[in-house]
Amino acid sequence: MAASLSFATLFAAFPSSSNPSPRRLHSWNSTRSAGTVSATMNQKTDTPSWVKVAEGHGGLHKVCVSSVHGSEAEIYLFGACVTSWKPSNGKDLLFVRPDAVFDGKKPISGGIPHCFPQFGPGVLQQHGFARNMEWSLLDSDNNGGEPVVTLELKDGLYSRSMWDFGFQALYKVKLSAKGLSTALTIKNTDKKPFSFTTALHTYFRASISGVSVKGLKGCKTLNKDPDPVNPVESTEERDVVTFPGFVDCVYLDAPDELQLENGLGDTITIRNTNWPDAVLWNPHKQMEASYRDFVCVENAQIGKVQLESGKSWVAEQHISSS
Ligand code: TA6
Repeated sequence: MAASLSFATLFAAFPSSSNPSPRRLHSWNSTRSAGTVSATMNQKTDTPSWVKVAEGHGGLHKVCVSSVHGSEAEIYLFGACVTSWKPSNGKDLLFVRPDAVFDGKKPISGGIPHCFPQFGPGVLQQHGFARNMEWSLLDSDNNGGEPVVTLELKDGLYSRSMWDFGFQALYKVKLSAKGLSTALTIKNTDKKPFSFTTALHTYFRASISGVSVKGLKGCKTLNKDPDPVNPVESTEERDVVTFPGFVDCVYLDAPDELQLENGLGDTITIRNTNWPDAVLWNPHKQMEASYRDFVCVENAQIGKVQLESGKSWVAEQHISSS
């Protein structure tokens, strides 16, 4: 049976130079012990086993979910960044770069960072500000032992200083035995229209010499190597894309399913609804310490979405392993 929690709001202010709004942790009855904030369903101590808010690296809050199947995931409220996804076999299929910082100022480099309201390059900071702001945990549900959490981001002084629009972003994350699904909803809460681009910049754990991506043959490509501002247009001719060197390429009108072999023995299926484009990135020698260990396969919306007042845009990503 699905059990919903309705959350009281807990405000916790932390200093942050880049995100001056207070860290708003929508929570329920919250108790802190040994660095952990436990979710309780009511005044008693009956902690649901499927969702916990804990203190992560740098004292940032992370939402930890686990399913009846034994799968697990972690989502930092800073950036609504899924930093860990372990299907039931316990292998973490996401990758966080060794140079990632968890200081609540810079975006977390790894997992599934958001690019919103700009993929880039463009007038805003690279990949936009959503990955650089504190999201709120709005809701949690347990659908037959498979947890679902919803995070929310709204405009505030920080976002308005760069992009003067009212918006609400909702990010629903569902965990099943073998999969992790996300639904991103962008709502225009302003009186005037706005446009945006966006992406889920997913870092998959990999052994780069064994990585391949299938499904992109025939797509129009915008190759950002060597100049990201003036990408070279072409068409992907390969059935299987590999990563022998630096890769930074946008694929327009990509299919709704890609297959990733991560070189570590896992086949990961990446399905989507309404993410029209894809991006492949591996920095090769630009990141000598880590490039062998990950590949970014990103669902993206490269063309601008024009959103009228009161309207919403929704896109889903489903990643699953076999
Ligand atoms: O998505 C690919 C890309 O835009 C590359 O052009 C490169 O700039 C990379 O992302 C940077 O990612 P990061 O996570 O370091 O912001």
